[in-house]
Amino acid sequence: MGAPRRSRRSRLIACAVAVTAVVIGGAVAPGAPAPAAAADAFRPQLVTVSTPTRADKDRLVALGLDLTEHAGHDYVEVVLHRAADQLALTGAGFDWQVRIPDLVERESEVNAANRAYAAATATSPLPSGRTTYRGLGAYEADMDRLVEEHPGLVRKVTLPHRSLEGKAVHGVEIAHDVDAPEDGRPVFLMLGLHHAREWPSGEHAVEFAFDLARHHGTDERITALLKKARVIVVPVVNVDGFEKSFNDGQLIDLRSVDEGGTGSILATPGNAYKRKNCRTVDGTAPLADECALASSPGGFGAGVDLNRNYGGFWGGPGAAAEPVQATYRGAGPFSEPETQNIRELISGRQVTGLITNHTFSNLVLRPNGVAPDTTGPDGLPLGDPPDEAAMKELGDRMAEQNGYTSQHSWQLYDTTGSTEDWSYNATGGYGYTFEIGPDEFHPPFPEVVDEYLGAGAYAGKGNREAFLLALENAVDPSAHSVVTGKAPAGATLRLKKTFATPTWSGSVTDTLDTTLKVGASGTYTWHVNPSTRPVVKARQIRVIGSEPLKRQTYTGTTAPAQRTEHTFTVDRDADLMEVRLDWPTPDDLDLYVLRREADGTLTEVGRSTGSVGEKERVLLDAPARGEYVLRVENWASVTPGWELTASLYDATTEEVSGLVENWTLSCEKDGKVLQQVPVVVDRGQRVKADLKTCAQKWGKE
Ligand code: 0X9
Ligand code: ZN
Repeated sequence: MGAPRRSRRSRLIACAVAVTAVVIGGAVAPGAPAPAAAADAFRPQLVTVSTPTRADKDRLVALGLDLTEHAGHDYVEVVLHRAADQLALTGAGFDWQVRIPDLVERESEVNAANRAYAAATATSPLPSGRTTYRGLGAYEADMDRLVEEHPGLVRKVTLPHRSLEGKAVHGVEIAHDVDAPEDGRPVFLMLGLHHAREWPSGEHAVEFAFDLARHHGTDERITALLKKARVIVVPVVNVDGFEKSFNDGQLIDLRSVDEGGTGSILATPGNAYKRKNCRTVDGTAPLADECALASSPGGFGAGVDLNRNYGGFWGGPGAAAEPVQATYRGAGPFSEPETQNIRELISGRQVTGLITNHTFSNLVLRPNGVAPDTTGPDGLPLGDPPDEAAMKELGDRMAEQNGYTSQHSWQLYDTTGSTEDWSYNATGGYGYTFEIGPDEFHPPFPEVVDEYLGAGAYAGKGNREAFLLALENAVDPSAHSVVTGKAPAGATLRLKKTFATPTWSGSVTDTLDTTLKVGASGTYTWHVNPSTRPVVKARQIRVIGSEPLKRQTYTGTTAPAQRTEHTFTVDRDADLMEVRLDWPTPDDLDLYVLRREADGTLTEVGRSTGSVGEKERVLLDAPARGEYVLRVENWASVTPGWELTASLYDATTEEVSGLVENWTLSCEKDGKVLQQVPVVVDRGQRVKADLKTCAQKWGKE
């Protein structure tokens, strides 16, 4: 027994979901700039209010103050934003103690460290030389600067939809001869800041753009890559949300309270920790300032979680149905302009590789977002993606550069409606989520530098090298498909397909529609995604025996901050070992499975540290014979007792038959279709399509 150490992964989840219980706002945090420093002005403060009875808590809730999740059985921590909040407490007869007398003044060590770093460092070793986080304006200015500095290599991309607050969303496209008409090169797409508070995710995206642009012509590897690919970088997908987070986060920062943990996040007034977009009411755009004022404890109550709003399996596990929740999926698949932007961008280009950056937890995540044994909308287990082996291989190689853990997304926790679970299943282009950095949403800036360039054992590698590997994979024909042949010079070729993307309870219609302009040679080579989507390909599913070969059940209690261990022996061959942990309260126990090695040491072989309220489960394939330690840790549970079950199973593998899909290839002159042929092409294949009929008709048109 001992005190559990909270895993990084759990903390990320805790941050993401803790909000569900807490949004009791009413006293609205100032989303506007911090109050002027008039000597007698009330300064926001954090106070501990004594609430010895349940009735006291109810009375406190009824006051509508900004309660934080920092609460015990006889107290609640509250942010007082205005003198009126203080009067409300006094008037209601509460006792309280001031914990942080002046939140505005209490800028953290982190902000101070950022200032010191910027003051002491003229230019950082980053490709751009930046020494501080960019705000929205700096992102825009830097993208413009890249275009200006590198004509013919960098061009500005304006996404089709403005944000809910009416802001334009921009990116840059970087390629040798970028202004040439579509020429069949594959596209590599890098995204940042789906989640407003995850500032490094935008920094790394835009630094990659600087890196490519500034090394083109001098670095052979980058020069060659930009001949073969077009790279599109959209550093700030969620422009409205990021602007709120950045503006408030510059003012007040409580990370020194508990190293950026849940407590400090929830206690931070305003929107510094806003996660979602600015959809305050479904179906309508926010009024001026409505989004800034709709802040909530921790700043993440309002809005739609853009990483749950994509169409792929939308509405399934790991995506909340209620607007107030941290992972709210939105009113419908692609209901938000920000996800529509990325959908339309991907649907109009051949994106063979994608990285969407987030913070934090040092992870390289690959599809799918739900475990393979989850029953999907078609009533069958989802299985692993057909490209699991290749996507794992690239994920592992990238993780060797930055020291992150490479794993399936679902091993973090269930998600549906995420960016690459849609894009991969709809287009076949490989997609990854990077969770940058060990333990903070927006850490001190030097950490952003180190994560990008690599530090310590990873010096000279880092995310820079991981991104380059992803780009190399995106141009590697063995990882996508190629259609090639003869066609009239000047013809527009179009590859198109329309299909139903499954959501969790229905489908959305997706159309991929991409073009190429045939050059003077009268031949074309088109790097494309495979014609058959991963989601409809034949897949292996594992059917687990209905009766376990062996089962052992343990019951017990573990006090908060303690752990309990039991031993389970695998004494026969089995295809699967399943360990389940169940308890009656909707709070947080964690489960770890460790194998005892020959020398007596323990190696962790599995863990399940799900969100608050989620039960835990670990699955091990073909577990080696021997002794296993099952460890229950009480992170935040008041449960009177738990039940732990370890089982061994035999399993059989079955194949679910798949479909073969085709692209429709058309040859067009001035918008008129002269020839149309179906093209079936698999990953790694190169097929020839000479458009002879088109050539014959060409001169007659
Ligand atoms: O929950 C998320 O959206 C991501 N974590 S974060 O802390 N940045 O919010 C993880 C998403 C991983 N899942 C998939 N990409 N499927
Ligand atoms: Zn995120």
